[in-house]
Amino acid sequence: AETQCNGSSGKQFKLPEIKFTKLFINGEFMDAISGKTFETMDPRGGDVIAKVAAGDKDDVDLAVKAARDAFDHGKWPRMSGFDRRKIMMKFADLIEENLEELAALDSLDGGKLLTLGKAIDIPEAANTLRYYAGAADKIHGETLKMSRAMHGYTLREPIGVAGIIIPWNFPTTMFFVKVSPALAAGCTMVIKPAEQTPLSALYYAHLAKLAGIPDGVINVVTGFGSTAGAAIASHMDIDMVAFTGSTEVGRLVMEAAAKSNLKPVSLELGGKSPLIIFDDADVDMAVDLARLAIFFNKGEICVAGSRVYVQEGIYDEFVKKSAEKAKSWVVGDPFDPSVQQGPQVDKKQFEKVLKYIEHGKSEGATLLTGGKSCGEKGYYIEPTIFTDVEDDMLIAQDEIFGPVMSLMKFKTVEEAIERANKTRYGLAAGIVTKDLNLANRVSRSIRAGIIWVNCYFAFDRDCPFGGYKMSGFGRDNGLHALDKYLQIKSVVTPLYDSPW
Ligand code: TXE
Repeated sequence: AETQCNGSSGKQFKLPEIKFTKLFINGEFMDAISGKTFETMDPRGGDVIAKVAAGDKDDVDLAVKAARDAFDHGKWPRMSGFDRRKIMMKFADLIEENLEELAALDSLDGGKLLTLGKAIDIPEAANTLRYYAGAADKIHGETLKMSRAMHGYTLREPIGVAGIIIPWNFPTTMFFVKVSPALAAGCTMVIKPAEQTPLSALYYAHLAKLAGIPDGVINVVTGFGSTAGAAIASHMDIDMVAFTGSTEVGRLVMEAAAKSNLKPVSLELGGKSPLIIFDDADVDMAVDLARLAIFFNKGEICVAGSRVYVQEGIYDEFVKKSAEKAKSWVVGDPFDPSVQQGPQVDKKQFEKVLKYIEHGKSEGATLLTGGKSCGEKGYYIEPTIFTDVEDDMLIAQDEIFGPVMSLMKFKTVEEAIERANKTRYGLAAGIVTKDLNLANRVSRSIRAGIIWVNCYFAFDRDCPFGGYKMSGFGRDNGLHALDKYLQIKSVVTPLYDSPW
């Protein structure tokens, strides 16, 4: 089956102006101390978009000093939650006012569909801020039931300076999933966006200042992982690190945290999520869901449904319809509203995905659709489906992080559960069935942080999200995420002449 792959069709789209390319420290944009810059590229053709300040250890030190000072002596942690909320709400409004430009920045920098950025990433970022803004004045401790004549209570205090290291696949979403609860808690922070997509984070720093967030609370150090990122993870004056990225780097971050000041870390890492489709499913609906689960955001999503298990009764029909449906999936310029899949983020990811496709072929899986790059230039890859995939093949084990689906057939419920769990990851899973009891039973048996029944990617800011096993630990979204940015302090006093 042929997919419609136009690559960059030559059509001209209105591109955003690049306004912010410098580090943002203590409320000011500035060059890196070394004076170094790096180039951020347009994945539609590999052209340079802008030169961005390449921060490293010295710049991180400066940013941490600003954040430390803002935490130890500044207004933000001491302000009432009510007042923090007002500023966060203003920040959210400013994001919405600049929605078009922000969405276009992420499309240009990361190849994300402009339509999706406008409909989801940017408005949801504003709403995430509002959600946590609503919690800012409701962070309570408890009164303790002490076993002796003592009065005991807990305070929940901001943890201090948060280090936030984020990836390139959702530059805006990742920024606000971490920054919003940290702000509500009263923390100050140093944020390192990914080197592939640094532009929107700098824009957000500018909006934060306009909204009235005091200088030093939000600092953004653009730069590389092995320099700026590593300096954050090992910094003696950062009180916690929230990380999203690869499992390999998550391990390095945890090691650096252990070797420096034992700061707590939260890690949201890779995945190889199963989507299990039972015989009683509506096949057309299941085919659409499976297609979305792997091809959405060009497969660059940690919860991608990359292993699709289909029960034997509907397997053949499912395969036939999946091949047909692949034809109507349009790959092309992310600025074009008719396109469903843009280019992979950069050359490294593009080559990684193509290498896995070659691996799949040589391991003996059958290529049903796709399987190659497309377009004259840029990092476009055809939506690819393999059948006859075995659980122990590399394409069924490793996170490919691209538009590559592995299709597998199963017979019994027990077999599906066992095979779905046969992975070192545990981020998400999907189940398609009309049998509610079966869905609930399988949900409890799958070791993953979020289970979607008859839906996929049903994210919600109130719905906690995070990993089991080597997909990491700690939760983003929901009120649970606030806990990462808070400390619990117990206060105890003797109680005299009390009736109880
Ligand atoms: O990730 P990195 P990469 C997976 C996906 C992808 C693979 C590699 O499979 O193909 O990882 O992508 C910063 N100390 N995911 O190489 O390097 C880095 O600068 C501190 C899954 O881009 O983990 C960036 O800001 N920080 C994932 C961030 O870590 C370091 C999203 C993530 O980049 C560092 C992205 C270091 N030593 C990739 N080295 C998900 N869970 O959604 C790098 N960084």
